[in-house]
Amino acid sequence: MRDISPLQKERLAYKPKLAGALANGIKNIKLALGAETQAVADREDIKKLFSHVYGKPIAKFDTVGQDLSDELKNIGVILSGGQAPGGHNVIAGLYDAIKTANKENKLYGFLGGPSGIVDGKYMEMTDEIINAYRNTGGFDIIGSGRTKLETEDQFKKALEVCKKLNISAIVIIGGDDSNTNACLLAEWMAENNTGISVIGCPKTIDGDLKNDQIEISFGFDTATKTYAELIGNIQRDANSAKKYWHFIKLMGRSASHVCLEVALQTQPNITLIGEEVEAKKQSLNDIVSYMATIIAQRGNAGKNFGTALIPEGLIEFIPEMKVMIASLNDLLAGLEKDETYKNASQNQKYEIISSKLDTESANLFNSLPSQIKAQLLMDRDPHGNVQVSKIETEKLLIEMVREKLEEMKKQGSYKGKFADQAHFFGYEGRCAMPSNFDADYCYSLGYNAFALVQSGLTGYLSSIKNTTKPASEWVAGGVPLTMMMNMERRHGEMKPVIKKALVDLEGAPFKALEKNRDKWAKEDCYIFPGAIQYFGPSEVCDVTTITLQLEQEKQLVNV
Ligand code: FBP
Repeated sequence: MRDISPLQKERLAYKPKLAGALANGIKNIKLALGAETQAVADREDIKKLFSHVYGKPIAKFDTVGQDLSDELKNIGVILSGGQAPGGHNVIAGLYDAIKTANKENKLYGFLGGPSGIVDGKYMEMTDEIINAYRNTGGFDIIGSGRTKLETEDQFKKALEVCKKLNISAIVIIGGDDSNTNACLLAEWMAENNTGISVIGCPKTIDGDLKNDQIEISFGFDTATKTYAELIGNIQRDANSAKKYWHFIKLMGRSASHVCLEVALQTQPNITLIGEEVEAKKQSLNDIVSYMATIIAQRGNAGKNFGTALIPEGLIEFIPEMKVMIASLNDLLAGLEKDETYKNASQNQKYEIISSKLDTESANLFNSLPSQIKAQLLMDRDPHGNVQVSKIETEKLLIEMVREKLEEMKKQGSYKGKFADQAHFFGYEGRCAMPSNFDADYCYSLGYNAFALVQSGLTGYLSSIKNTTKPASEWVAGGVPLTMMMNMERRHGEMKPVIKKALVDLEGAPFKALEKNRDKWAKEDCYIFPGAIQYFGPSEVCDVTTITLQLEQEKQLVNV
């Protein structure tokens, strides 16, 4: 038996490309600092909470500027939150930079996510370990977790562990919540004069950690290509058998970036975008009517098949649901320690909840199937987010659309047949082998994180820009984490968090969907992207997402 596939063997040998100035090697990079920065919102609150790391300048690496320090450094690295393709390459890039700077430098991986640094669970990275994980998917090199780092006790324990290992910098690879952790830790380390810096790296398949400085979070490219391959296959199946409507929920948490990107890659018949639903104040009924109308039009034309993409966070954007979920969040935070509620049966829980909601939310809650009610009452994640991946919106919509079509049939406006298939694609894409883009981008992010450490910076997110161009033109630097923060309600309290980037309804990617979707609804314009390719022509193997191309170039590269 072989232990690895022939493709994995080839991928282990792949040499990721380094961004622009970084390709000169860690000893030949220089730092340039820009002007001071401000938080994206709630500036006074953020400034007060992060007085030691607030407002730092944007950093850029080039061939001119200040030399980086050549001091010996031990670094700790943490993988935090949901898996995203390319995480291993961030660690590989960091490791290679550290060892190129000085062979005596050490990299420690904290095990199982942020709890590893608190509990002192770690392992030292070696050539042998790193070489076995280069260009592979997953976070299994050290594991991940969702522990929220926020208490004095956790920070003190983390400091003790760092002192023991002589660690002078921590790199946290994570999404918006994990980088909020990174900022809190950076502030505490600075306030307590520990000399330990904290640097973040932008990870998440959701694509919602982006702004003027962070063009894309790693993993989004590979995950969306993986889902697009699967959906292309489903479309070909639908177009062959011509008998099923496929309702496909796609991961991505609140934001609909994944759904939008996959729609642009595959051209399905229906695409729902949560942000649009909210902006147009569409009710659940409006959404169901929209879907049923398209299904009926196609059915009446003899096409009883199609594909509908549904973002997993849709439910949070439906105005009446949003109000109800916000009340549920507060209620559940209060009921966490209530013994009567904790010991109640599921039906009793529904009654308790319903009695505490206002009339409108209570009516809505009571109208939902019990499965959805149970999913809505599940524990929030440690950061206070509803676990939208566990809410079966695709099944709820199938049932509601079916009822609507039956009504339409009675009224004579629908003559087709509706047979459904429900899918949820999420975990399938989070640990895929990273695309060339993610492999190169992640390696550069990790390498760059060490350059930020050597520059003496803390409270920064590793940033690589100009990413629709070849890697030699990518621009490496750092963005102060406080620049991306605002205050939000979590677990019933106002907390500082990195602002999530939602789909911009004025942005070029959404406009491209809006322009084409009526045609895609009626005609069969399906695209079958096929599997990610690693070897072959650059326009097949190296091109990044349509979203990024439209955002950066306002047009598609290679089209
Ligand atoms: P983060 O990158 O923000 O951690 O989330 C990624 C994600 O895949 C979301 O799309 C999804 O809602 C969530 O993780 C699922 O969480 P879990 O892995 O705990 O089931």
